[in-house]
Amino acid sequence: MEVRNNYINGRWQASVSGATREVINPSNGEVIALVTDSVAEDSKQAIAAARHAFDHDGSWRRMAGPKRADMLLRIADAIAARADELAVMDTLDNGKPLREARCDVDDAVACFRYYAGLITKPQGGVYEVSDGFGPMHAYSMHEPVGVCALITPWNYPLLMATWKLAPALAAGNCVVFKPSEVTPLSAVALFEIFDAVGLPAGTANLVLGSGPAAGQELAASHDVDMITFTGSTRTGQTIAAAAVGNLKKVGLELGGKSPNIIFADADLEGAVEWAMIGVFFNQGEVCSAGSRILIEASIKDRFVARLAERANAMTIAPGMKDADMGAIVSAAQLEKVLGHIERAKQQGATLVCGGERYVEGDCANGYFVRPTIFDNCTRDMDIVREEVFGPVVAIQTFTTEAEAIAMANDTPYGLAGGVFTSDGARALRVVKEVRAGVTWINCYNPTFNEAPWGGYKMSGYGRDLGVNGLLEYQQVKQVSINLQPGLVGWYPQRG
Ligand code: TXE
Repeated sequence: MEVRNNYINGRWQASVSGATREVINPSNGEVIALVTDSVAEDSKQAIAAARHAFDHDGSWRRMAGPKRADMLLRIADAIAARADELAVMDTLDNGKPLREARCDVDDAVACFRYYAGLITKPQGGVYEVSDGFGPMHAYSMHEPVGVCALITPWNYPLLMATWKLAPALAAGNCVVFKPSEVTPLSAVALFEIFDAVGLPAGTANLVLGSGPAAGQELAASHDVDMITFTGSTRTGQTIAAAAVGNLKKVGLELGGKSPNIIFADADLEGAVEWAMIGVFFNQGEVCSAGSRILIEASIKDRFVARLAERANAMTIAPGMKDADMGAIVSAAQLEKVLGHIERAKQQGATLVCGGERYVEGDCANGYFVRPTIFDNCTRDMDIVREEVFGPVVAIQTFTTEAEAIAMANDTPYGLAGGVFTSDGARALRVVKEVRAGVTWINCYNPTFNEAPWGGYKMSGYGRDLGVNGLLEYQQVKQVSINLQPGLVGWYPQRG
């Protein structure tokens, strides 16, 4: 089997470790590819290449914005031209249904196009300043941060790569990218595209390997100016701690246990459908998953019965068969999800449906879980407090708006939240009180390249996407100009 390698300084190369790692198709447990398995030394080489490209070569950061934009547009076109292949790659690698992988590819294309457009729009400001030093004029300009390390998880392999690479490159940074070791294949394809469109050597570097062996160096290195990470809260804490050495800029998009609040006056059928998307889309492996449904007590029984009916009707199959739900990403994640289910049962939650591995037909050797609903959950249960990252939802009831808000915020996380009601004022009141970075009214999970995405509290800091997503990868420089160079003004107290 051919081994996929790192891409460092414009060249494909194997890790100095000489080791390889198997990439597994979670739908059947079979090996689909081999990738080089990097260590810290590979990351050091990639960082050095990016450092040289940024500091000495400088061709990417000095390239006129419209020309960089043109490169990004060519990348978008090349992704679109390989769309079918990339969708199949992510489906085989991650386990998700093919049509969901197709949407990811479309979103990735749109994301590169969005940041190509954004980088050509006005940035910075012009300021009226005091004349204490003589007649002065000040303006601000946006510059790249420098060398950025980007680390992503396995739930949206191509899309998470794009959310970080597109704005980082648009801003003129040089980057080292490490995808999840579980789903590295579409990242390799993306770097083939970077190579083909002719990004200057060292501008974008790819390191394939595990977090502790290859990723940790990216967080710790004093030659890296910024690290952005999407993944678990625990790894985010490790990265933030390692990053402290040179006070590099840090962006973290971490876990969640997001509330989906449903009032009795909501359109019940619509709320059920959105709740399904909220927690079962992408096998529930979504950081914003609405994994806590908070429902007004008076409609709880009707809602849960309908939700269970819909969950039980979901089709489950290998991603290429394009059912409603595919496989969990790995054997380890399957064990984690099943462990959460067992604990919820032991802690007294009522299992309404699912609650087990799915092994029927051609799913026998894959890592599938039935969509699972737990009712009568209480605040002390792990299923209410901990991120599962699988198709498992916990139901709790409330009777007043104040109680719903208090329950929604009763979590260390703050990534997302939803509210369903036909009372517009109430929707706005509740959303205002929910301490989370992404909120939805009468829908759940729609995500847009144009709008900022990120968390409060232990769901991290910094934002992906939108204008904020570009600002993350920029420094702001103040420039003050003396309009009369011969004139030296003094503040009275200096005299
Ligand atoms: O995540 P990690 P894992 C949650 C989810 C899941 C759990 C564990 O609950 O069950 O995390 O998944 C890299 N220095 N989320 O273990 O460890 C790693 O190689 C530098 C939520 O896969 O966070 C990978 O590229 N990098 C989530 C990335 O971090 C390190 C998405 C994510 O891995 C590192 C995925 C280190 N010391 C899982 N250790 C979300 N919120 O989107 C690991 N990595």
